[in-house]
Amino acid sequence: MLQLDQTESAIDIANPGIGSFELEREAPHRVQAGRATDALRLRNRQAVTESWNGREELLEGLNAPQAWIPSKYFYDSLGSQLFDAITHLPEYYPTRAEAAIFSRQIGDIARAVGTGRILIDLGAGNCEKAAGLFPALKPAHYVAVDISATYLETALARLRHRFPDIGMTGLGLDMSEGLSLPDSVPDARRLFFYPGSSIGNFTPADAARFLSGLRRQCQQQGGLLIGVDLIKDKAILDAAYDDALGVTAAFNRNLLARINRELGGTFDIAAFAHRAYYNEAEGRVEMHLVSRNAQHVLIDGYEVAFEKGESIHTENSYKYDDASLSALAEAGGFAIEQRWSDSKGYFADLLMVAE
Ligand code: AVI
Repeated sequence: MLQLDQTESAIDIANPGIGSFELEREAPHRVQAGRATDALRLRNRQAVTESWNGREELLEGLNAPQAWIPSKYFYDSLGSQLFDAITHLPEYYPTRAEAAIFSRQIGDIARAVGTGRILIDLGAGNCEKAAGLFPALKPAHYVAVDISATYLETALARLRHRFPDIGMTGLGLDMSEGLSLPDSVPDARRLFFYPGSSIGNFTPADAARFLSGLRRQCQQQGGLLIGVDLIKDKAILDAAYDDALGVTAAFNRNLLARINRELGGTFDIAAFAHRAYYNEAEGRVEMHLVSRNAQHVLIDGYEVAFEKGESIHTENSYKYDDASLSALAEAGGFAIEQRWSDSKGYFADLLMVAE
C-alpha cells in the first residue's frame, strides 16, 4: 500500500501482491484450451511482475472451459484512457446519467448525507467526481483510494490547492485485495463513496462481500453513497457496450495487446472480435473476445489454443433493480436510506446506512 498525506509524499509502501506465483518454465509447452490446468506447474514466487498477479492466473483463466481474463487488467494507462473515452460516447449513458443526478439533486443528497463527514472515495482516479461534491458536502477529511498511486499523487496535489481547508489522504492500493484503512483516518462518520456503477463489475456474491468489508470499516453513523446501473431495455444496454465508433471494442482488445506488451504474448489482435450483449437471465452485460478462426497463441513460452468461435469472457457488468439492490444492501449489512435517479430512470445513486 502506498499512502500519501499532506505532510509526507510517501509514508508507507507495502506490496499488496504477496504470495503471487510464477509458472516454472521448461521447453515451450503445448496447452489445449479447456484442459491445461493440470499441465501447469506452479512455483511460489513473490512479486512476479508489477502489474500481473503472476502468469498462472492468466493462463489458468485462458484454459478454463469458458476462457476468461480478470477484468481488473483492463486498466493500464492505455486502457484507462480508452475507458475515459467510453464515458464520452453517446451510447454510454451511465457517466452522464450519474453526473445529472449529482448536479440536479445535490441539495437533496447533501441534506441526506450531512456535512463534515470523512469522505472515502473508492477508485478515486482523478478525484474530480468527489471534488464536485465538496462544496455541498463539506467533508472534514477526504481519503482517496486508487490502484494507481502516481495518478493519485498528482490529482491530490491539484485538489489541495483548490480546497486547502480539507485534510486529504491518498491510499494507493488494489481494493480487490481488501480495504483496510490506516489508523490516521478517523473512524466516526465515515462515508464511503463508490460512484460509477463499478459495483456492477463484481458478481452479486463478491459485491455483497465487498459491502460487508466496508461495513466492518464503519462505526457510528457510517454510510455508503453508491452508484448503480439499472436494468433497462436490452437494445440500450447492448449499444452502451458495443458503440458505433468501436471504442469499447478497442478497450476490450487492449487486454490482448497488453498481454503482448507485458507478457510477450503473440495474440493477433485482429483475429478476435469484440462481442457484448445483455444476458437477461443473468441480469448482466457480458463482454467477450471471440476467436475468428482456429488459432494458437504463445504466452511466455506456453501455447494456448482457440477454436473458431470460442470466446474469452472479459467482463460482467451487472444491472440492478429495487429487489436486487435491497438484497445487496442487506447482505452487506446496510439499509437503503434514500435513492436518487436520473430523469430516464437509467441510473441510481443510493445512500446506504450501516445497520
Ligand atoms: C467501470 N465499469 C463500471 C464499466 C461498466 O460499465 O461496467 C466498465 C466498462 N466496460 C465497458 N464499458 C464500460
